[in-house]
Amino acid sequence: MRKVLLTLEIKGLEYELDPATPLNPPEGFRRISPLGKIPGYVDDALEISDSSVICQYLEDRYPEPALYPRDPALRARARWFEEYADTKLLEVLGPPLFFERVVKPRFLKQPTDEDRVAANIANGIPPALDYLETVVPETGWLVDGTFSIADLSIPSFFANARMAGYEVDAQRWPRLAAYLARAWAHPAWGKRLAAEAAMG
Ligand SMILES: N[C@@H](CCC(=O)N[C@@H](CS)C(=O)NCC(=O)O)C(=O)O
Repeated sequence: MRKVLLTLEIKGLEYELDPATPLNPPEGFRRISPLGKIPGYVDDALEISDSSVICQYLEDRYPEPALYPRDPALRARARWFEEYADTKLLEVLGPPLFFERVVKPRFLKQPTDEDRVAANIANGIPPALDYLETVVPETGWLVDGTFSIADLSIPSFFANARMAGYEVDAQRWPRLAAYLARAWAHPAWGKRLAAEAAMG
């Protein structure tokens, strides 16, 4: 979702945001998103869902500025980071962290299962961060040093983790912590996070 907004903003495209949540989907949402998941996207040409599919479409239709490398191998590498985020980071930063600490208390009026959160912080999250620590560069961006979709995708999940009160330990994962700080200081990220903060 945030990845799509960042892509639209970086490409300078006008958009309107329908503040739908999976709990109160708007009329006809299943037509746009048959899985019932957010985000869905509508323009003059199509109705489509899934953030990776939407971002790829935006890249194909509005190639500049590019968010996917031209070189096939580097392009695959960028997509791999999207996939890693959507699979592994969702698994460890989604249900057992963001859902527990943010969605349950704020939207479902249910208490956080802090035992589940603590077990996940101790055992679930570290292997994913260990992997990322081996692939993030000391300077610059994830794929070939150039800012790309990978730098929207991976930091998005950590922005949610931060909303859930989880910060990457800079002692244990110094490269990753520095990389995330660098990403969030990127102008596009700065604008997006400020807009989110203003929405409360
Ligand atoms: N891979 C999908 C995942 C979308 C997703 O899981 N969306 C969540 C909210 S961020 C959702 O709508 N969950 C409701 C549900 O699973 O029913 C994407 O990146 O668009």
